[in-house]
Amino acid sequence: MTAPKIIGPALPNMPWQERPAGNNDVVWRHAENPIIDWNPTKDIARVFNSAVVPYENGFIGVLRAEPRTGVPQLHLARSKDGLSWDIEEKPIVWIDEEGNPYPPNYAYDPRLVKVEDTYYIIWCTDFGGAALGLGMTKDFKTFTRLENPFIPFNRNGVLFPRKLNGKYQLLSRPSDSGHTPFGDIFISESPDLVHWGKHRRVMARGGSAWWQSVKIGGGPIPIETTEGWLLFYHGVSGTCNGFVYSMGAALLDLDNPAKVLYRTKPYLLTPETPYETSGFVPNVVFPCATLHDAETGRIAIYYGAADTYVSVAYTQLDELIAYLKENSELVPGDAIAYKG
Ligand code: BMA
Repeated sequence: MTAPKIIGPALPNMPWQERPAGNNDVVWRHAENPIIDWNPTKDIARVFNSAVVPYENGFIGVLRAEPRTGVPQLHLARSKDGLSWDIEEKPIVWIDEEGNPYPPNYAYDPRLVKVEDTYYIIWCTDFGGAALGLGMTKDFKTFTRLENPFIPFNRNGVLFPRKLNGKYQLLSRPSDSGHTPFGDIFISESPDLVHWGKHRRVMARGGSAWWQSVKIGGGPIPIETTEGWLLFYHGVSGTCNGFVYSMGAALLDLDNPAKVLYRTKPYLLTPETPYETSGFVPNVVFPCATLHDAETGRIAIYYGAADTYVSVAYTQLDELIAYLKENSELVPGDAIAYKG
């Protein structure tokens, strides 16, 4: 059997630390977490649940930043090493397709992906209720909002890095107007990023594992591998002190990502460290992006911690896939391109 491989370019300058001695976890934390702390700029109180991609000789980020009003907006940031970030004090300025100003009332939980020659940003926006916002840029100077993909309520939009059968593929998580005590991951396709359809349920909450019993939502942009699309996702359990957000992973079929092949029964990461268990919202790990190197199979996962910090964790593709296959449990409704 050939070892699983990431399909894509090498990224030798991505952040990386070896698994610490004595640690047997398949995902391990960056030793200097969090990489973005409280009050990182004059006006921004907290940065978390943020997205990064390789850009020019380094990295660029679209961050969820909360100023002291508490209203989240998206801010650009640049980094040479992926760990130390230079954050723009002012939010991204959006225009509509006619060139008129089109600022979101709020914007949070961005995902960032390059498809062909364009970078797309998907976030949670106000559309008479929480819904997915979609915008594009080619140069990180001009940012154009496109049609909102779906009516409210919806969150956790994750666009695939390439079209399949000529169609864009978008994961999403239908929600409610509040903190949503339910939620499964769906996929929809579009020929033009305007008309979306052929909706399928990819993965359901629940199963025998409690960490993902209340709701699940897509995380970083799926990574194309020889074994399928690798999707990190968040799963939520309800406790007497509120929700707890953990992270798992799934492999989706390469040609038909509506079909889940494997998904982790145990979580891969759960709030344990002080920067995950305490902060503005305690007990949250919320992955939104990865950097990965096809040459070595290294993956760095960027996650929001306690709705306060940006943190990084690492994993190695071959070990992760082996773990995923050995510790998988599908949930009723999974893997059947569910339409009902
Ligand atoms: C979700 C989103 C996330 C947040 C999480 C925990 O509903 O708002 O941005 O990290 O709750 O508060």
